[in-house]
Amino acid sequence: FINFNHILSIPIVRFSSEVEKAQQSKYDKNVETIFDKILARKIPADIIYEDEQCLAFNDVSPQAPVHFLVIPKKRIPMIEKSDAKDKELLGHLLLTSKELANKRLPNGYRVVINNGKDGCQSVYHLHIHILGGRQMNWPPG
Ligand code: TR5
Repeated sequence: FINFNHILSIPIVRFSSEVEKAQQSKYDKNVETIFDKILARKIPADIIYEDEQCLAFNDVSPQAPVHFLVIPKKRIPMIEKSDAKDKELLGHLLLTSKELANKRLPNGYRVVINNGKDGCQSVYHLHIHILGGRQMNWPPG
């Protein structure tokens, strides 16, 4: 058995696997996403907040010391598929992200929405990433 962990942990390879995941994923309205399963409590997640409109939980593969996701309970696959009817919900998601971030990240944080293949989206249920606890870089990759 050959252990390749030392090779797999170099940043360029980890980055590529995230991109690969995004390139292989696509929206299918008939397929339940992993986040639908978390919402239905069919699979566990490290939930940090819930209200009638949204759920927040820690990312299973954190890219910063603090990395959590805020998702709507409504099934919106991606920001591109939202419309004017979602105006209040989208505002609620952002304000909730801010409230949760302010509690944990007094020195600042990054708020991200990946959209579609080029945006590196891999899960087709809208989610806001909140990342912090370290100096973030710009531009992102
Ligand atoms: O690339 P996008 O923007 O679509 O982000 C999807 C995010 O979902 C990634 O940061 C993943 O690490 C995260 N993710 C994927 C799974 C998962 C999760 N976060 C929490 N819990 C998870 N479970 C249980 N399963 C996943 N497959």
